[in-house]
Amino acid sequence: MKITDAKVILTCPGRNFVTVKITTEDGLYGIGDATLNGREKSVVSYLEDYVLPALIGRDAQRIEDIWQFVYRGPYWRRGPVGMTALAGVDVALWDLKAKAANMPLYQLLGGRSRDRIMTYTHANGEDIEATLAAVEKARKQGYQAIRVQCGIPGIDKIYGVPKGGKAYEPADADLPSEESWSTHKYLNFIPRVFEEIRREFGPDLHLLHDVHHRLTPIEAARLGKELEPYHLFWLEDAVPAENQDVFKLIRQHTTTPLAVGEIFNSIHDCRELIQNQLIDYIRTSVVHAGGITQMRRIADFASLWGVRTGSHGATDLSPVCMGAALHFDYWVPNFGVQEHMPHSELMESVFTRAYQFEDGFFTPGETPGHGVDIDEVEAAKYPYKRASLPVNRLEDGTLWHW
Ligand code: CS2
Ligand code: MG
Repeated sequence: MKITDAKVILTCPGRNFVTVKITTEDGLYGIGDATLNGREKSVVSYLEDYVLPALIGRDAQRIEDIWQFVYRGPYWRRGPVGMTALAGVDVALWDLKAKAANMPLYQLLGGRSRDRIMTYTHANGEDIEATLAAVEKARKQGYQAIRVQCGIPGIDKIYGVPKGGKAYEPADADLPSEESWSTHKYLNFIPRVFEEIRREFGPDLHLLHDVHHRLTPIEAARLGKELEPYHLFWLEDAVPAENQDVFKLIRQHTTTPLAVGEIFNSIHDCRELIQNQLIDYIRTSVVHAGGITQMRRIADFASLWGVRTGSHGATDLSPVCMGAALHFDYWVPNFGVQEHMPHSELMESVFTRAYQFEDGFFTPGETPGHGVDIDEVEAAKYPYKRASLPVNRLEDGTLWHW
């Protein structure tokens, strides 16, 4: 299966998506997501200028050898741009191999470990009342797991809570917009949000919350402790994860489960947190952590310490990523949950997909490959439009974690 063509499709149907398409001499092709929110063009250049030309003539069946070639070849290993580019190639090759074998991708991984895949969606509200309504709406759609984000009195523009009930799209401006933050106001308010939700909906709903890297370790310890009565499914990205030792302090103070890893791109980013049992869920995704090939390694390593998967699934991870992720989720023994921020109709208009949602769960479909395809004619209608993620400042103007 000699590779005869390898290209990038950059499109912006409501938001930017980067798709790798690899075609072999017998006309078979596979596609992979290589979208890096706010840095899409960097990945396009990495692919077009350095990676894809070197794939022509190689055997598409040699997924592992190509993975090692693209990972070790540049000399400069790891990093979000290179690993997202590698992920696009890797998923395209897995898609190709499964199509050549005429079987759904999950069968190549070892068959399914479950009947359906639990997913969680986002419920956001500008105040507690609106948040309760958003939780109720998600519950009525069948979700058994719901991520809750609420506006904080006294903070104008906060992560994860769009104004006026709009759908949440983080890359909201050509150049970075600015958000404001007060840990004091946040910490004094958030426990009440979950108290109200548990009072309204009872103990069985899986509740998740994303701190989005904004606390110090002792603040995260306090929040985890104060949320214990509400039995969260997980508290996500409580602190930045460059220095992973700091999670030891959080762990000393709270049994609230911790989830980290959506911005990780290598198994080496995950190792200390997993082997020191500092987290409970690993959030790496097939699009940012080097594709299926590395995600399998991460999941198997995590299983040694009882850590489960909880892959990232925001709208800036394309339907191609979601398709591949669901085949991975169908197989992976230590599955936890799959995030799903529904793509808009416009975003979905350039893709076709086999995966199905029903009552809070997904199934990936039985189509050979990962079951997602891209309509290049439709995609060409939506030219790239630069969009940047916000930055975040404390009320005194200090640049803080977004
Ligand atoms: C968030 C993301 O879904 C999540 O857990 O952290 O929405 C994140 O903000 C975006 O993917 C950034 O592009
Ligand atoms: Mg997150």
